[in-house]
Amino acid sequence: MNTTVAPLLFADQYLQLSTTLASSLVSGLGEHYTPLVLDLNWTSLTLWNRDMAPHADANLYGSHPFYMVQEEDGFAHGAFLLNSNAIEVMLQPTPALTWVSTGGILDLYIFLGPDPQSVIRQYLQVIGYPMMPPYWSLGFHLCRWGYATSNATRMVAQRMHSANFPMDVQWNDLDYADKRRVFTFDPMRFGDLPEMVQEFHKEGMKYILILDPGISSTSPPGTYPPFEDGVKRDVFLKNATGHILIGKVWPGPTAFPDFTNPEARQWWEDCIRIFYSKVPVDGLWIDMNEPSSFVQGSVEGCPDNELEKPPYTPRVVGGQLNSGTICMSAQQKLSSHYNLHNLYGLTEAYATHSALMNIQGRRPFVLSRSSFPGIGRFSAVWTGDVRSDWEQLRFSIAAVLQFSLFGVPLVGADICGFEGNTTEELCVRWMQLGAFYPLMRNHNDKPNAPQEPYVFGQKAQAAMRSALNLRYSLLPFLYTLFHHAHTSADTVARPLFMEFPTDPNCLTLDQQFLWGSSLLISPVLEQGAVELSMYLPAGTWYHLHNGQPFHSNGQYFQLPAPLETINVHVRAGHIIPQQEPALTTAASRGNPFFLTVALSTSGRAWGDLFWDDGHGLRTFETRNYCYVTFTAGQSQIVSDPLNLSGALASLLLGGLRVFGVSSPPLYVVANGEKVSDFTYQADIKVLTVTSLALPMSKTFTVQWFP
Ligand code: MIG
Repeated sequence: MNTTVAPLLFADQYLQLSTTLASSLVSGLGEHYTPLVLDLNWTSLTLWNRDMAPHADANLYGSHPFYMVQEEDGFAHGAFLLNSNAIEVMLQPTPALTWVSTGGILDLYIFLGPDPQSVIRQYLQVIGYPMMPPYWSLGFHLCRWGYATSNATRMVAQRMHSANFPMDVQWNDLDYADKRRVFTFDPMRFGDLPEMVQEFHKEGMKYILILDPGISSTSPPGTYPPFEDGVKRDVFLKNATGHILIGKVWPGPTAFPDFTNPEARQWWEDCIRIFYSKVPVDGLWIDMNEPSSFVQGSVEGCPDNELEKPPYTPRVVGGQLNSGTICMSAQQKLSSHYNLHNLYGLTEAYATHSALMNIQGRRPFVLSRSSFPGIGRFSAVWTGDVRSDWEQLRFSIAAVLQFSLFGVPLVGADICGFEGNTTEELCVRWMQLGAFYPLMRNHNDKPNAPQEPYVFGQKAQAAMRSALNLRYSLLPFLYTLFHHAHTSADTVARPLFMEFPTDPNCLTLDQQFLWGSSLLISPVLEQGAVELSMYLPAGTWYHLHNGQPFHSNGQYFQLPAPLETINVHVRAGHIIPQQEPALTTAASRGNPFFLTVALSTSGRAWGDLFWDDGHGLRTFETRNYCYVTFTAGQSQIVSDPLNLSGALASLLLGGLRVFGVSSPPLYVVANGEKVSDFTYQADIKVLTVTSLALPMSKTFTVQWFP
């Protein structure tokens, strides 16, 4: 970095700092609709949280003033400007970068790496490591705007399970609320919402509904406690003259809670607690929290002052900072909204997370639209109102990978697209890719044709079902990756350049990605495609489906990819813990485990499994978990369990697949006893052992003898 290329400017509402860059390979600076590696050809990216459907050249829902530069020889460094004001970043082909902030201070962090994963770990040491998600939240989520009644909602879950689609979580959008007011439910259409939720629970399912921050301010006196109580406790944002600021959102005129005020957080918790005592939701979906408002500034407009119209306004959608949101001169406990705008979603996520933690006594699940550094400690994020088209499908990978860099591993896009009608083919391909989003939710806008898996033809349904079963079979592995994200700041969905930083072919790749270091996902992203050109970094990779080996020198392969296929490859040297899938994780968590063992050329492999009750608070920190390592070498696999809790008791290893077994085994021995159920496929060198029943909580050994 060299910051002498342009003068440092430091004025009250204008801070500017420029630097040359070590290379043109810059990632980060979200949230925008961009590839993983940014375009430096005189572009500018504004960080200003805005309710805006993803499209090019627009400031979107979240702000992350962090970037990473890939240098030569696999080295990397990062920079984080801890500043919540509106920021515009000008990217120049020199290569160089200019930060312009409209306020605050220059609190700049530099992370020296030296490799990409270390950069992220160092960044997360500043902003916080991500939360551990509840196990069920890694299952499939189904939502749409327009499930108009509780019965319609019930039907959806029923049809999913009777068509044998795994699904853990049923959602409702605004439809449930009485006159679209949060903390109420419509007595006519959702009168039996509490019973519906209890029914879901009996079936091992979970339930989530939407919560907007805007609190209706025009209900008749005595009828809407959240507002009246909030007024009494003085929890709402004020306008410049000290009166409650009124904007407009779904219920009409609304006040906005100030989550920087501890009393507001307590009031929010009370509102959730009272609602929860009737409707025992499993998680909360916090939308519209940029915050979004349908009138500019407030129903009375905004004053004419230097906060509403600063001397320099960054390039924002709508042209003014208060476009689509509330007045900049609105007052919050901590400061003006001008200074706090980008923190609104983060502070709401924090309040919602702690409320749920206190009320449920379990690991909370919160899904937020707006985001800021640190939100991964409290919440998942989704990428907003994506359109149902192929371009948005492709760009969703870069979006998910960027949130990995931002310390928000639990992230996904609305599968099959939110805006506009999907098509059967697009929806199949999106379910296949979505099966590998860390957060897998299919969600649809109100006017659109339905896109639940069961509405499609048999062939499409079969493809979606197998994508779901594949994901469910991999959940023990995914959960273990989240454990490493939570405890070591590893990434879950991982760009190839993080794992292969010295491979020039990986520098900008964002049409394929990894889970951890060992699973490579190569989705079909083009309409009509039945073949796929897939890059494999140097080494041996095995097709997850059947163990077919690919020996790569760092090259592209042409693969068949008809509609029913999803190409996933396991990296040699790794062991993936899996479990037989079921219709819910409540059921699958009791099923037998199996291992996919991908031997290296020297016949070795390693893998691990983190396992706990799936929902307890701080299970790792309080040593209330199990952790098993699996080591393969010299024609055997040995487990080494650390049993700090009883979570693995009564769970069994049912079998394993070993890829890359060079010569046919004559017999197989498990824990010293001969096994009769095994097969060997000589053409692709795969050993499959079935019908095992080895306790997971004890050391086991499986050997094969040529
Ligand atoms: O102004 O609650 O991004 O997921 O379905 C639209 C209705 C409000 C925007 C969210 C979308 C949600 C919708 N919301």
